[in-house]
Amino acid sequence: VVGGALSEVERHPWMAAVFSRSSCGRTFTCGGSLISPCWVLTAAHCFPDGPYKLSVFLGKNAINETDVQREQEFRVSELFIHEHFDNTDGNYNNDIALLKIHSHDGCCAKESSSVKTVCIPEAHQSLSDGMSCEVTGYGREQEGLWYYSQYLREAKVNMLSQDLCSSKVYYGNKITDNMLCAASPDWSVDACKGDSGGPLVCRVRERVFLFGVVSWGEGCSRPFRPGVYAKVSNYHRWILEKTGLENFL
Ligand code: 4AZ
Repeated sequence: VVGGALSEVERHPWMAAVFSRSSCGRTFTCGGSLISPCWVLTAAHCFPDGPYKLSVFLGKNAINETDVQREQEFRVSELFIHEHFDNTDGNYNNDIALLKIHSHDGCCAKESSSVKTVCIPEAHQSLSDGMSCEVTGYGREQEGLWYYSQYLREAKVNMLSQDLCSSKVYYGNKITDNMLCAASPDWSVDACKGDSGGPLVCRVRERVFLFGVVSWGEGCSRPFRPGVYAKVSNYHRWILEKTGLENFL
C-alpha cells in the first residue's frame, strides 16, 4: 500500500495472508479476505502454478513474525480459479479465486478479535462514484522498492466512475464491467505489488462489505493510473455456487 498508514489486523480482521510453501520455506504470495469460516476470497492471478502447497494465515499483523495470540494458520484443500479468468488482453479479467481452508485438526477459522468474516455485497449492488473505501495489504509502500511492507497497512481511496476509468487518458478498453477503479484525488494513495488478492472494503449503513479484490494497475500511485479491483458484487452467484449457499445462511 502506497500512502497509507500502519494498520492493526483487529481493524481488518478478515485480512488473509497467502503463502506458498517449498523446501526453502514460506514465500508471501498474496492477500485475501475471509468471507466465511472456511473460505478466503483472493485473486486468480496469484496462482499461475495452480494449487501448489499453499498456507493461509489469518489475524496476522507482521508478515515475518509469529504471533500465537492473534494468528491462525491453515492449509488449502481446494482452489477455485474463476472459469473465465483471462489475461489475453493483459488486464486480468475475472481475477477472482476461492480458497477452502482447514487447520491441522481439520477446523475452519475461529472468530476472535483478530479474525472475523467480511460481508459480500448483493449481486450488482453498486457503489456511488467518489465513495471513500479502504484498501489493506502487506504490499510495497512505493512502486520502486524491492521489498514488501513488514506490517499490515491501510489506506483510504475513492471509487472512480467506470466511464472515467475506461476513458482514453486512463485505461481505455482494458477496463471491463468486472472491474472497479479507485484512487486518491492527488494520486498519492494506491495498492501496490504484494497487495494483490487483498480487500477493498466500503462501509454501507454501518456494515463493512468487500467490494473489491486488489487486481492490477500500471505501476503504483501514478497519475491517471488508478488501482484496479475485481468487482466482487458481480461474483455473488459464483461465490455461492462454489462455497455452497448454506455457508452464508
Ligand atoms: C501487483 O503487481 C499490483 N497499483 C497490484 C496493484 C497495483 C499494481 C500492481 C495497483 O500486484
